[in-house]
Amino acid sequence: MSQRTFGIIKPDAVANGKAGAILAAIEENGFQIVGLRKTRLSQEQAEAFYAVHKERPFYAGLVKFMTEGPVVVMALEKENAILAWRELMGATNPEKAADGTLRKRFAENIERNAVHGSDAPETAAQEIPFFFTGSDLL
Ligand code: 3AN
Repeated sequence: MSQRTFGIIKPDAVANGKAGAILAAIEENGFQIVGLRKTRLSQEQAEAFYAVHKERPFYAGLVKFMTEGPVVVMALEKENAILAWRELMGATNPEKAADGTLRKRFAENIERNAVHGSDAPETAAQEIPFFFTGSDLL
């Protein structure tokens, strides 16, 4: 079944000039890019987006990192898009990410790890409208 997921090209990858390579990999892997925007997260947006991690020791650092520069937010569509996008991203820790995955290719470390992706249908259903209204999804 065709499904939508949400992704972010994080500040490290945008600053390193990897947004284009990541978008190319997304298209080469058969995703339709149905929403796309470059933006910079405010403190409030980053805190709200990562609220699920509020009690984790890395929360403050994660919010600081995600607000340090521009990001690219994306809504992606494909068969089983949520799983397919997480497979293309690779493991959270780039040292454990499989060859060819985006995190293996572009992540600096477990925090500065190049890309974000929804981890479940409920997450995608929250994260897509966080950044896109219906008329922005084409
Ligand atoms: P994923 O992004 O693979 O779904 P999550 O949801 O566990 O991983 O973590 C969200 C984000 O928090 C990660 N993308 C990463 O930037 C950061 N993060 C996760 N675990 C750590 C950690 N142990 N130390 C620092 N940052 C972390």
